[in-house]
Amino acid sequence: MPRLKLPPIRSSEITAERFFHMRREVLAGALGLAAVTALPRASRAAAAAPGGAALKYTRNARYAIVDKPNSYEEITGYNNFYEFGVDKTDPAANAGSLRTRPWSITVGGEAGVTGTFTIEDILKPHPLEERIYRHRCVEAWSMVIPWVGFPLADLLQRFKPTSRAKFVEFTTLLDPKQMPGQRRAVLDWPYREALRIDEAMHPLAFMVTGVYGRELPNQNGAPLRVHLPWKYGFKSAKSIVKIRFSERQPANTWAVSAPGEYGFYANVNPSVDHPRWSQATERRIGGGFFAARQPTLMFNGYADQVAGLYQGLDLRRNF
Ligand SMILES: Nc1nc2c(c(=O)[nH]1)N[C@H]1C(S)=C(S)[C@@H](COP(=O)(O)O)O[C@H]1N2
Ligand SMILES: [Mo]
Repeated sequence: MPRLKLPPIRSSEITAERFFHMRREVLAGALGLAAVTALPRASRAAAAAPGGAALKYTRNARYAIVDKPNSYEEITGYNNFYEFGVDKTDPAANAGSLRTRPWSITVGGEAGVTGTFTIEDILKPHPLEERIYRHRCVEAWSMVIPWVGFPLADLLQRFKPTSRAKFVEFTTLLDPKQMPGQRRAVLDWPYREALRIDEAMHPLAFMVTGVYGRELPNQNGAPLRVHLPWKYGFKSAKSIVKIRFSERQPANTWAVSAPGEYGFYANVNPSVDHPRWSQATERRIGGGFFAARQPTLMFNGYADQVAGLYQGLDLRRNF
């Protein structure tokens, strides 16, 4: 049972760049220049669709790409979440059995603040923002998603990782009663994913709590999942119950299951094929069966922001 209370977030712990931006948006909102609580135009259609409670958030224009977002139905109806089945429509059909309250998250390893925290403690200090991100699955399909959440770094810094924290690992809930897919050994449960600490602290790395201005549906990883838009989707663990800082590189579930196919880094890279298919192009979900495939961009289009993280790293070996 969660007992500990997390210390409140201090503005000095929020990434400077991000804090500056947030203050500007809040200020703009106060002056009536931006709607702080209203749903953005793109979400009006989605507002009619079934979904969780409406969230309060600001739109972060710095992270809004110009592509048309996928519909709410596409984003919540075509998913990979093997805990609820391996077909794309299984998670939407089966994830109703997941109970996302009460929920707690255990933090451990190389950090000054460790223990078990309630989801309320975790979420409370973080102002929510909307970011429209490209999402590229290793299976060569993609979407554009208006996520709601907050920078992953802002949460991780609250735990005061030590100088030995070189990696951070995220673990999904293990409970075959709530997650019927875990009754079969499809993957090595629970689902685990990990990042190098500098990747996790990058301003693009996002902790997601909602989509289209509403609380995240279970099939998208409620109550909390990460999204790293420059990496293949499998790096983004859903329904997280454990965060662990470590000195050594942790094993990630997909690399354990098929080390020749899924590496640790999983950066979107059109010039490094998956052993069984090309990564040069992708199919945008919703484009229709005969729609032309589009070229896949290096780092999923975020090369300007993230390429520096991998300088000197052989991206073919470290796929
Ligand atoms: N726990 C868990 N997290 C997961 C997965 C999964 O099967 N289980 N699938 C991954 C893959 S392969 C992708 S592409 C994304 C899909 O996220 P979405 O359904 O929100 O689009 O979730 C990732 N996170
Ligand atoms: Mo994926």
